[in-house]
Amino acid sequence: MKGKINYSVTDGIAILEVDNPPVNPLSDGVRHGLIESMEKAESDDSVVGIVLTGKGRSFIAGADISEFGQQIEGPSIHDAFEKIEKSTKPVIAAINGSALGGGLETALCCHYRVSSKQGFIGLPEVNLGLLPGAGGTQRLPRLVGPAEALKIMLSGRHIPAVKALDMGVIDSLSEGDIVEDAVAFAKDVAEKNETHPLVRNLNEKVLAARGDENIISEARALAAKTRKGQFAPGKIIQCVEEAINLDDFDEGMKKEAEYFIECLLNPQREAMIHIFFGERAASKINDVPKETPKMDINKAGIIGSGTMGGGIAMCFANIGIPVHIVDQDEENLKKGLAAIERNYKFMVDRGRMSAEQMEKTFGLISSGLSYEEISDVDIVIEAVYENLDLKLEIFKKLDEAVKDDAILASNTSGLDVDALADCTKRPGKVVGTHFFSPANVMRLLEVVRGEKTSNETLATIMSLGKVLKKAPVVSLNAPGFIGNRMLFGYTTQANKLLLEGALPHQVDSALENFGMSMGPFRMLDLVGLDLGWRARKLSGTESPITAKINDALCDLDRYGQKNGKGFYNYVEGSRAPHPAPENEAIYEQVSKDNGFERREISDQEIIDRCILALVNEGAKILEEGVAQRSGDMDVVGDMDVVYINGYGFPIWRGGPMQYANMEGLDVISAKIDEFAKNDPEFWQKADLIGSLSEVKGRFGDAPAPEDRKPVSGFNKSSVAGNL
Ligand code: 3H9
Repeated sequence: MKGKINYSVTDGIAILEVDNPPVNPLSDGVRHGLIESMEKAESDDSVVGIVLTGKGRSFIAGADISEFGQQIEGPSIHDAFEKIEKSTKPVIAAINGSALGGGLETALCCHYRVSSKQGFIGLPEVNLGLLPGAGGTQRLPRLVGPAEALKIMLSGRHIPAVKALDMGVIDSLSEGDIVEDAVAFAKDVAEKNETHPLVRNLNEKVLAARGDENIISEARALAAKTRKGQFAPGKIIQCVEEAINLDDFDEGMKKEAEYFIECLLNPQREAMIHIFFGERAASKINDVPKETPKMDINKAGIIGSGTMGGGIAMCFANIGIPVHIVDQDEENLKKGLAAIERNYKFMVDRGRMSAEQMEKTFGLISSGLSYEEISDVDIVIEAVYENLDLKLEIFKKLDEAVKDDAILASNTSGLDVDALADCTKRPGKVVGTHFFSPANVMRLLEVVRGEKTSNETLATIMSLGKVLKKAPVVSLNAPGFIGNRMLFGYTTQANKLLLEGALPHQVDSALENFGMSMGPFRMLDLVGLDLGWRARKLSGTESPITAKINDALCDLDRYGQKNGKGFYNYVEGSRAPHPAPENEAIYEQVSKDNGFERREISDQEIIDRCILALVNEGAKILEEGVAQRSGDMDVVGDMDVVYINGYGFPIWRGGPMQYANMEGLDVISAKIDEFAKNDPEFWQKADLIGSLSEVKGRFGDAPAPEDRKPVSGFNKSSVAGNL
């Protein structure tokens, strides 16, 4: 049985401490313990009040997520909550840390809530494909009003205690020892009050919302905008509608339970929980011991003030770490800083930060033209354009200029990190930190482990990644790392489909309907078609067939969004793509010149070919051990975490590998075999797909590779191929 409740009595107040490290979820032992301890406190005449708190950094982090989808025995969360709500003695939640999901729902069953300043609350179930199913959808609207409750539940955001006090979710803020303060609070209310309030009885706010259709329509609009394709948000909204319209609280609870089961049984729940655990598993490195010492990162340096450099600098400033940007060109630097300032002003205008916060945060970013100015930083991240010779020159200079124990990191998206390490006297301190654009927004951080990268450097970067609020994933130093290597197959297929008869907007809309946040041709237009075209011209190599249309468009000055025309046309000042019928003659010509006969292509074929290209390459990455994990539990999360946080793959499908698992690897294998009949060179099926499909296995069943295959094939520039 997991978890327990520590029971003690102080001054006539029973203290129930949830002890289920590290974050106190409501596992079976906790539920049992809660029931037993409530009964004990209730039957002890010397006890006049009850304080419920958590041991360590969390109050209660919700239901035990690992139990979803399993057979659960023993008492349910509802049984435990009933004991709390029906207590004749006042129960005070002493929120010492995170009160999330079922944790906040526990607190909402208590008569009163006191929180420490570090405490925070939230109902993040939506991020797991679920709804708050232990009364949250019925009680929170009664406390803060349905409109506010919907915003909290649909965003899943964490709300700090001070704000929760303003909203009326908590009754009092503790400045000192939370348990001592809660005991004093309990004694006070036990003495003064004969009855104690229950949230279930507060009907004023839900009644006031009856007939106000805006509340629900605004919530639907919010869900459509921020949670496209997801199942749970609609169910959360339905629950709140019931809370507003049903007279009987318990009827609302029944509806909540019904809709919760629907979410639980929906495949999106499994997919999203896979990502929850996948992200946590990805942040641990198999052969780097937990106790590996980490360096303190108190100051950072960035080389290059372009979009990436500026975005990375913002990541540090946002969490209070001073950062100094160095650029060799004063004009560039001015432009870069102006762009950062614009970004912050935009956030202030949108109410995402106050003017004072902006002043403080922007004030942490300094800049200059000389490497001497960053001699004292703990980490430097180089973020110049993708050219190995330039990066080598920078790393040599940095090695001289920056203190000996500082980490030197490169934001390369695909260059050889070992080559960078080897040109320094500190190869153990060299690592790749591949951020995704816009770096201050995108969560993915691909951490590239060079052959000589030390454990200390890796452990430091993984922990820094978490502090920077990123989802770090480790890749071996191999061409394309994880994300761009998989992307290559995906864009290859998109381009082949174009040559075979599909049009860009058809490919994009098929994949966007599948759930991708942006189709490949919109993405190529955004990145700029000219990048790859110029790189190919510079290298003097023959373009691959799949880049021929791209080249033909660039020859006609169609570079993408940057000059208003690419695969699509754009109206000045707007990023909305409009089909470009004038391009169709070009597609037809290039298809003909390269021996393709154009044909009708179905949306399903587009989805299968593009997504299975990701899956097949992902399987090869697994086989080679480029992604560091396979085989532990059912987690093949690394590729999935990469694709969801960096490439706009829909979280509710759990990433490409989970998608394949859920479709069935035998189905995937058969489709690849079929595609291979027409294009055997591209569709070389990963051995793993073949072997797992024969035993009806899933990717998580794959054994970890014993030998990691040697790394080869890096280019001097990582912008090439199909881009
Ligand atoms: C729910 O409550 C449903 C109810 O409404 C209805 C029920 C009927 N369960 O994130 P960390 C593990 S749904 C099990 O690295 P941090 C996590 O896997 C739940 N395990 O720490 C990790 O394990 P490991 C709604 C959990 O300090 C370890 O704890 N609640 C749970 O960076 C440390 O986690 C949520 O969605 C859990 N609930 O962040 C909250 N939570 O060490 C989910 C964590 O083996 N949790 N673990 O890798 C969080 O958001 C963060 O963990 C938290 C701490 C902010 C609490």
